[in-house]
Amino acid sequence: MRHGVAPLEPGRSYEAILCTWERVAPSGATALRDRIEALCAAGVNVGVFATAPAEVVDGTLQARPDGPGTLHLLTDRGTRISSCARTGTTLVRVVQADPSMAASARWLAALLRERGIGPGLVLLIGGDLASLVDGDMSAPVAVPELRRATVVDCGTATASSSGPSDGAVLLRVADEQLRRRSDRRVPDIDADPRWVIELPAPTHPADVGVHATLLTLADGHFGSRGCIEHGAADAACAVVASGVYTDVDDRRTLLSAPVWAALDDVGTSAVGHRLDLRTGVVEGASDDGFRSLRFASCVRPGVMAVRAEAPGGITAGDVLRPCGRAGDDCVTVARSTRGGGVVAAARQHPAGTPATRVERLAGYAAHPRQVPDAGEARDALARAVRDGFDRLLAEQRMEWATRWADAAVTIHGDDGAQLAARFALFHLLSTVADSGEAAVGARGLSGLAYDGHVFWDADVFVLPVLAATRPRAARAMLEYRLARLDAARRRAASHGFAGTMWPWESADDGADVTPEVWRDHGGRPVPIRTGAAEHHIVADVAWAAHHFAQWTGDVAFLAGVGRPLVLDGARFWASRVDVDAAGQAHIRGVIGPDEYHEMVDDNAFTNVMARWNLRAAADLADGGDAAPSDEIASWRRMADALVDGYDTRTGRHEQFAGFYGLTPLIIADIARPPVAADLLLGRDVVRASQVVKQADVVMLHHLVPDHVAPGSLHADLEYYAPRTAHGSSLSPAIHAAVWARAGRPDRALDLLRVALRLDLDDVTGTTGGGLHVATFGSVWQALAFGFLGLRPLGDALQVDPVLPATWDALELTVRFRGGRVVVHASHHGLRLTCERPLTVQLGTAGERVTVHPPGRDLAAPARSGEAKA
Ligand code: IFM
Repeated sequence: MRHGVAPLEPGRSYEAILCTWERVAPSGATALRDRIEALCAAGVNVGVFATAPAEVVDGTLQARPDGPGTLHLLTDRGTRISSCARTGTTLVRVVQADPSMAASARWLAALLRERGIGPGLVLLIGGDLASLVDGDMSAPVAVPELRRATVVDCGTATASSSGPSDGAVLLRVADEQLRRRSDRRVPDIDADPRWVIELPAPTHPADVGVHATLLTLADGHFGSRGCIEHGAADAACAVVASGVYTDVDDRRTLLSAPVWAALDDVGTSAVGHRLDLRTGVVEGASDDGFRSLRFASCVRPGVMAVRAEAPGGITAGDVLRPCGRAGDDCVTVARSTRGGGVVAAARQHPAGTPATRVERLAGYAAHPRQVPDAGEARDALARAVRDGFDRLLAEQRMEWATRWADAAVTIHGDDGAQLAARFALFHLLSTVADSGEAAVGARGLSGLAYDGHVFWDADVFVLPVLAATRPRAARAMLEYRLARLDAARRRAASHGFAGTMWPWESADDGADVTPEVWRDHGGRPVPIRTGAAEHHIVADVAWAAHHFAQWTGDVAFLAGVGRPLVLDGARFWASRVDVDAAGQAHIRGVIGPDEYHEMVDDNAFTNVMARWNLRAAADLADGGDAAPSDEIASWRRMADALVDGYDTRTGRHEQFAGFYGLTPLIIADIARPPVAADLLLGRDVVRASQVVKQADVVMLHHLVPDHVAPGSLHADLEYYAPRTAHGSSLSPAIHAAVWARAGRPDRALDLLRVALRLDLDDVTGTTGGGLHVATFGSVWQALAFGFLGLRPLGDALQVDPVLPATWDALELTVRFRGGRVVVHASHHGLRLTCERPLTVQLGTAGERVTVHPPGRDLAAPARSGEAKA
């Protein structure tokens, strides 16, 4: 058996089938036409290569498929590509003559990629096609995008040397594929190790919750934790709806919606899972033949689907937990104390179990302030049932292909980091809706930790990645804040301040929902002061709006509906500062990002962000009627008067007034970060020590590098890094980004790895409560802003790559100012691909060049770090 040519695996599903006309034609046009049309109707994509002219092949075959699968004829020795549809055959492309047909095969592979079909789901019938995927992938005849496709030729399809022709194999395969679909068999995934997260069956009870979190599937509106076969408690299987909260005792928390996907008994508990990041599906499998596949449709938010099969039979249990019956469907409502609710409808085939195969579809509808009509969920379910599992799955693959096309991340030379970065991005792209308003809680839609509350995590950590990959989702996050402007204004007024006072923790109505106490390990109540004092969130929200406009170029947003997010922030700060007798302005009694030190004065982060906010508002308001000129002038005066802790003698910022007087403490002398230093040492010790929970001064160098003292980057990093415990998951990747900017990419990579593995390895023991979505956002920011040095500078994009010695290259796809840009940085040069003219600034103070589509190579190699010993 040659490389790339495998015997046909029985019982496997394929989403694309390619063959050669001259080798299948003897089986008869009628039989081929029937099968090909049926395959296309079942969603399979067919490609027929031919030496013969299109007219001959099409005239003989006369296939007129109706979709959703496609039929392409790659005729005239592979030079002409035609698409066949019910209405006729259309020439779609003419490609270079190539005896191997590689050029047309490459075109077809690109089409399949756009449909989310990886090579593992492609079957090539005929040994003559083997050269496309066989041998040296750099050879001109090779099609690397099809590597790993299955090739079957007659010699391997049967033990008999006088085996069937390619045509007979095609007919047999077609029948088998059609039967698999009508029998509702579980489809396969393309098990590409670059895209698949493998989780073996949990061996420890705690792993069940962690895996359920990691396997969460979300569509931006609903999130469904991944626990279908573990027989886990409902809490571990929770389904939540974005923005739908309820009150439980004195807490406001995300409402637990009816659970749709649990299967009571699948004959084994040893089910391992694979999360296919490329297509947004989870596959389950056990050694004794159990298999399942499930997804949350990103095309039809609220629609979920699962198929499962087990030779020994499945006892499915309640189709919905709890289940109320309505005809063939289960229909259930979860009501919130806030007037809202979630309604779910689900149907299973077969209705009763045990059965060897089960298919279940569900439709959800939710509203934060009214209980949706059951008809909404039933209609969504009815449409899903009408279109069927296979079509839903094909749509899902295609949608994810579109998402990844704007958000690709490739790390050449570090497969592990690449997979973990894709895992982070996958969940970010799943979590946030791209319409309406998006309430992005600290754990997204993957768990109930932090009760689904919205922190600065959303504005500062998550929003930037979406501004650069799914701008409409970033905009939906800003809509969430805009809809709560009045609540933030009322809150400011009730505290005696002007402008907006954003709550530290926010839920549905914009009130502050930060809990007032938590219980320590001994059950003792500990007051929580962040709600009262973590005021920097006011500037963080303004920063998010500003950043969105800078990246997307949507300046109309900032000049229009988004303007109060910046201006009312400035009004808050103007009323919040104290001016002393010497004319210096102070912000007293706050908590900065370093929550180990409470009620401090002049936290550098808070003051510099406030100063930035005041100046940004003044710039924005100047020249318009948004604020009177004396108010604008007062913002500028106030900004100039604000102290920031910078000391010219040390060249660095003091984290807050008095920090240098605390007991010196180098955290690595005590424990290896990341470590919860407050739990390890006790709250009183950390309060009295120079130990920092998370990026605080360092965070300034990340968010507003032009608004800190010039030249302070290295001094601040060298001083604060050894004092930082990374007791918050928000910290390591931000440090990575800043180390990269400081020209220390290897140091940066060490910290990036902590963030990359945080949930995958449950580093902090908290992943069971949900994914750390802010950590995911910080990972992308470290890659984009840290390693690639991307930064909007007006209409220009700064690119200033610095790469770890162990990486060959880093490539990110982003959307910048309405166009797609691919930045490929290696130690040898920089390649930029764009779809519209792009002004690029090379380096922080380098030359500006205009790059025209499709792009160009620039002699601008990434700066490298020193190799680690
Ligand atoms: O917002 C963070 C904060 O910075 C540190 N504690 C956890 C919060 C939610 O993730």
